[in-house]
Amino acid sequence: PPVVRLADYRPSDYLIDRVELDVRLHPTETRVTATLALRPNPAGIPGAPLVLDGDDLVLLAISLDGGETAPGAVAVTPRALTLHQPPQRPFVLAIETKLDPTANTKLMGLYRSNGVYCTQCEADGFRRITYFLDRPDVLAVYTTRIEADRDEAPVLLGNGNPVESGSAGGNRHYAVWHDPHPKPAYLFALVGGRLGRVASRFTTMEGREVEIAVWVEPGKEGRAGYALDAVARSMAWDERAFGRAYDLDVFNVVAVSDFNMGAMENKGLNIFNDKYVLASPDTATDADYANIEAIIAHEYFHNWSGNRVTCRDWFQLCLKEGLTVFRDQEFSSDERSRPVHRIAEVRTLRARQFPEDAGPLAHPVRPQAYREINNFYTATVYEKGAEIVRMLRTLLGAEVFRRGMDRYFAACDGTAATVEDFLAAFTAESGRDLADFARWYAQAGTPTVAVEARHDGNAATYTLTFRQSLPAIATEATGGARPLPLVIPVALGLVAADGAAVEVRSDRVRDGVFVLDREEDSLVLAGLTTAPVPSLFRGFSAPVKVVQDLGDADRLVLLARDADPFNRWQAAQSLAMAVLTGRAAGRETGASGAALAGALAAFLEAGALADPAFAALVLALPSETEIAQEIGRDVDPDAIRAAREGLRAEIGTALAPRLDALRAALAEPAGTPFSPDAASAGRRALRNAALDLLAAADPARGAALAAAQVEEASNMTDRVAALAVLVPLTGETRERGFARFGAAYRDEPLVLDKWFALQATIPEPGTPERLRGLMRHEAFSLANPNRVRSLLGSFSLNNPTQFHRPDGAGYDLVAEVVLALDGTNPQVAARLLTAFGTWRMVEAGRRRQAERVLRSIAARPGLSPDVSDIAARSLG
Ligand code: B3K
Ligand code: ZN
Repeated sequence: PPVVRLADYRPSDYLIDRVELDVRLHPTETRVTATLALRPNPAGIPGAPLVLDGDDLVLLAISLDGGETAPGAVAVTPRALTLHQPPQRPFVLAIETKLDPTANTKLMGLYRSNGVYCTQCEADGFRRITYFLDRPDVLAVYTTRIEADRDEAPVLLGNGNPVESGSAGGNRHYAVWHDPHPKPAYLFALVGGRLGRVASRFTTMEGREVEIAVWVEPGKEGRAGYALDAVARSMAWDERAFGRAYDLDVFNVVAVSDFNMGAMENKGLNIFNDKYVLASPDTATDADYANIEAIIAHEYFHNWSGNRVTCRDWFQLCLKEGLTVFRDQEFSSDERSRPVHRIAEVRTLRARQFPEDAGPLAHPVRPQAYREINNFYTATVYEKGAEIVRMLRTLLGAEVFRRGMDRYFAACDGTAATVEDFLAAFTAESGRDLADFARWYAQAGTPTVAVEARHDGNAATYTLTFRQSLPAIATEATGGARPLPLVIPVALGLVAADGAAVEVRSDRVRDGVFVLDREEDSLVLAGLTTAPVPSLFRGFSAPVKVVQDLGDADRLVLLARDADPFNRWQAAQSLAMAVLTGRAAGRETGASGAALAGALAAFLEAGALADPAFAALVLALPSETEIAQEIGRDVDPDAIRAAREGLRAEIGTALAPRLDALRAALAEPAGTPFSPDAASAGRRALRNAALDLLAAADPARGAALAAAQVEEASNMTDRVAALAVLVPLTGETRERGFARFGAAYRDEPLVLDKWFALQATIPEPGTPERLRGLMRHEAFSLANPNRVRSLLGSFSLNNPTQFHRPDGAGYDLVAEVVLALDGTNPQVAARLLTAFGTWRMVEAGRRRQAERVLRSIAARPGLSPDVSDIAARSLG
């Protein structure tokens, strides 16, 4: 496919004001009649042909203004419908197409999931339903009539509000839905099927009575309550935090089992991967509950950031995604623990976005060119995009930021906007020129900030010199040119050796923030007769790597006493990282290992029970992926694993008595009802972190403790945590534990996904064979994206020693599945292939294997655009 460039954007030559859709559902021959009210766009080229997008469509009939079209006036292929000389005044085109939802394995457009008709239109799926101007800057008002067999699809849902429903003769019935808010086609949705429902009501701050419903497979209603409650909390929060009220009379959420990603924000009718809706104490973990809450919120918040204000073109994707991730992160921080959530956000960023930004798939938060837009729903667009919004708030202050958001919503409501429109609102509100700040959107790569400190006792000054550097990544906008300095907010504080806070005296630090906006800058802090310990980038105030020559002693002060919880956690991570990278490189750092264990012991003594969730994070060592990232080149995953396991055992041994005491103190009295709230989840997290370290210290005892917990746990969180502890403990106990778990949940696909995912992380040479066996398990299916992600996604992302095996067997396995999937579901295949994005970082032998496999994929004839794009860029 040709390259699409941001620089080539042109408004559409025609606009569509109203759409009437008549969809007659049938498993294999669904018929769609689209009646489109069109007119020439004053901003377009007069007299241009009208080219409607299509994908896999069969045209049955077409009429223009109610009559036949002239011979030769229309050209039709499955991919486009062209009207050569459209009227240069408003006109109506009626188009009838037919399609086969059952044969739709791509899960884009209209398809069936477990017999339920559903749709997915973002980014370009609507053109698989009817010929259309399938671009986000064409906004229309939709009325949808859905007709189906009453038995097959008693429930019929559409966008907007229900208008009427009734019998359509025989066993057929219909429902009509009208959405008064103009929207782009990618927000269209419909659902038809047998579904159970839980519902509640919400009164908006504007006095609108809204009916909220969550629809699930009949029989699973008991697992939908948490999601339903999360919708109501999201509605209340968006009113409080952003002054945004819901704008329809109904809000429907539907859970389906076959879904390419997490969920979709269709107007008034969010469609979800059931993994992010269904939860009960026996089937879902605390992490599942947290994800459900976050994703329900995310999709709901899109109602304003994405739907009411949408994107002019797909290059502006971060305008809705980065902003909406920021909003859902704020929501979770308010509903749960802000510091704990911040650490979780940063861990995700470092585990997913930093590697992406450091490899061949790196791209700016606002890309400048793409071949396949569905490959740009990335950690960079979402997570780094959210960090940019957060930096904007840090730079402007919460109040000005909120006023800027209000202005943005007011100015852009009902339009398809750009990043420039977004920034203009903040410029208008703050009077600040944000042109330099905007470079964050255009330049790829993670910046490094090196910091040097100098204390001058005579002058009583403490000078921090910051130097930023950006990897030179050629992009369309920057070409090969050297990247320009970014505007980097450095939130900072000072701590005395005894832990007391030290006043920061400089007029260049406002509200605790110093702004680094040139390549190098020095901040002189006055009134300091003794050298303080600097606490920099508090709360992770910018998505950068920090290089700082801080000694162990200083890090220990920060871990014990910093007022900023994020930096306390970061201090422990940095201490551990130094030991881990040293050992992975063969440098003995035994003393530092002991020092870290001692510091963690002191940390636990000082009161881990005050905030168990935080303590669990402090005890967790950096992941193998993060260590690899830190090393950066010629990475040997086996050496990293050995170093990490060694340090885990050392810490477990040193802390054993304390960890046992913690486990006892945190044990729940028998019969305590399960609650997914953050405090209860935190206690479980710390108790399971203790078990994990104890098992590292004494594998035999650990296996026994974990096996007992798998059997006896009263909730899925504890059961899965124990199963995870068994993963590296080769032997009979582990195998029995997995076998019993697998048998117990044989009819619970979402629970089996956890079981698949954990087995995929077994760090042993037999794992690829084991996974081939699991792919033949009766519950496994390549047609279901959740199953594929559980088994193969987990393997490629969370099992570095086996994915990056020196013999290439890990790469071969993933490649095999990518190719097997490419013909049926290219989006999921392409996503799986992105795991190869780190291949240049590994040592030469593995690199050769990865390159061999990537080249063999790229050379395959008939690849989808999705997979060929990832393969080509990975090699490029
Ligand atoms: N907007 C959707 C993602 C669509 C992905 C299309 N390939 C979900 C979300 O980010 O909320
Ligand atoms: Zn989103």
